[in-house]
Amino acid sequence: MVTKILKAPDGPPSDVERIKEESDYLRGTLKEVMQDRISSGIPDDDNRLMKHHGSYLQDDRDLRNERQKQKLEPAYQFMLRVRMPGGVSTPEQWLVMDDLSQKYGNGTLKLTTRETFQMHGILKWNMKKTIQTIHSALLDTIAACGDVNRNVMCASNPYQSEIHSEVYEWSKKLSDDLLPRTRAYHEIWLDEERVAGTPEEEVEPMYGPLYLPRKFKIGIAVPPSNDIDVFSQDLGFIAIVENGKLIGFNVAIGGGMGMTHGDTATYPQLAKVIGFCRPEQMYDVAEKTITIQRDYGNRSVRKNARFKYTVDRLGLDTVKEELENRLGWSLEEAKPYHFDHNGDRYGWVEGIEDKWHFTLFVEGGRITDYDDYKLMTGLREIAKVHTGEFRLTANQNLIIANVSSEKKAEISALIEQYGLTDGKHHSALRRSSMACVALPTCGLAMAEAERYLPTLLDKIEEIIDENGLREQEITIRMTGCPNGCARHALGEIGFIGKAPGKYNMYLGAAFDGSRLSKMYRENIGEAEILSELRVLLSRYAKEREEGEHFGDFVIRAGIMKATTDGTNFHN
Ligand code: SRM
Ligand code: SF4
Repeated sequence: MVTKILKAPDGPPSDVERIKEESDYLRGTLKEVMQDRISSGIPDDDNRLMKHHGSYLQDDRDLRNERQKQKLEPAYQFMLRVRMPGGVSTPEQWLVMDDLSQKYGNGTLKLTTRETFQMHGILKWNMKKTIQTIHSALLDTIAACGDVNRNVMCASNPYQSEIHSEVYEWSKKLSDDLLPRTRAYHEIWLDEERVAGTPEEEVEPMYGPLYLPRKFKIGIAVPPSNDIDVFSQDLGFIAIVENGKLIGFNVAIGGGMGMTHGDTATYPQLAKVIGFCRPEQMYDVAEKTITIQRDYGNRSVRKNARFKYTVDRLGLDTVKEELENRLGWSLEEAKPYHFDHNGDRYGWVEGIEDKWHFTLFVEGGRITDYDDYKLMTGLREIAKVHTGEFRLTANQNLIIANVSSEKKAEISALIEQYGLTDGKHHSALRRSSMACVALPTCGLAMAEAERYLPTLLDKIEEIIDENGLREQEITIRMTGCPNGCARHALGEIGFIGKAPGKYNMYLGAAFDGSRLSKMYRENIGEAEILSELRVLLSRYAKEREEGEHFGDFVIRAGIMKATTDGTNFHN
């Protein structure tokens, strides 16, 4: 066998590579600039480093023009993302996050598509206190963003409780063990004194001083639920359960959702299964995969720097061979598995050992008190008496998990008192919806998503009702730009923001997350979206076959060509 010589792409390193290189392992001048009271912002270079500490400098885009007119600096504020593997939060941690969002944030919490909390609107002067309080609640924000391995997701499905707790432990172990080793976070935010003299090569044995070329994401799914969209991950693990026991994981590599409008060299891609490993081999697989991306990822062009492009450039077989060389052993042949849905299952279910789980529908993942719906207060009251845990799902919902039989009546009474909903009075379409944050906080948003999708859904639900499709699950996802934070390309109906009020519309993804969508209409507004959906949904109601999902129907009916690989997403 001739071993290929692998190379990273040529080209000058991007500016972010320089910033990381000069940062002294993610320190930069963050400690000093966070103390500076003259501006409420921070310089660009430090903001790049800030991401590795779980935060972004943002400004309130609703106020941008007005402040510009008044010659004021933008309304700077920070977004903070918590690292919370598997999305598991204790009731005590919930109360801390709630309290922090009232004191220092904008009074809301965002449950993200990667199972964690985001807070928005934190002023520079309150950042350190906020991070310290999060730390005292035994959580952190390390590596929640940045060119490193991110929050590791795992299935939050409450049906298979014993397997859930096992995969949760693995996701936690991966997340903890793959953390950057630099003490920068502890020095900047937690006032740890710097210890001089650690030899350079020991600071970051796996990442090295330049960290990764781009973010890296890992998720663990437990079939038949693909709630975490395992094929959208850079590295996905699919739990294989035999006779009720977890025997290991199929390994899938090279997924990702982001792309740039009009640039066909960028595309969403699905991870491909390359073999099977035992649970105790999982860390080794993750570490060696990450080092391949570290060594061969594109450090010149950031929009082509994700692992999916490295895999497509080098070839799946070559990457697998390289992985096995680095492991010193071979993956076993992949085991059979079957997914039948993504999304969450709502309401009460009984788990093992007399424990109950309630999945709550949280529209757009936003925890807040609305005029007629005291969601945040209700959850606060539940957290005060709950003795189990909360699980944030990959679909921006929430599971009040591990409720004992004795506590169930009390929790149910609170659920009822505050009208907390399992979403069953909504259409199945709305229950299967996701929207990214977008405006007003996301600096990259080209159009609304979270703030607009609910009103669009009100109108689509009329069409759904006209066609008798109220209980038909159809995944629908909207993002404010093509970065795909709500995994738009895996929605059976997807919208990507193009300009204010304008979206590209995508159709044809598979309900179980195994096929990407394709563009159906470009740059359309609400009226056109509704008239297109009126025709499509009425045809679906009349012409679908027994059990056929909408994403499959549009392909069988010849309305859409199937996307068979990310590389033909644009054709
Ligand atoms: Fe994301 C950037 C929000 C999940 C792909 N994402 C951003 C930023 C930080 C904007 C920025 O760079 O300035 C957004 C902050 C908005 C705000 O105001 O809060 C943002 N992403 C989110 C969240 C909060 C969306 C949500 O509504 O839940 C999700 C937080 C996840 C978490 O807890 O870690 C979120 N982002 C995702 C996902 C979904 C996933 O990972 O399962 C994706 C697609 C999967 C992938 O990574 O390929 C995703 N976000 C991106 C990208 C495109 C990356 C690429 O490969 O091109 C960007 C832009 C970038 O990195 O340059 C981005
Ligand atoms: Fe912002 Fe775009 Fe992500 Fe939405 S998809 S949160 S608009 S980066």
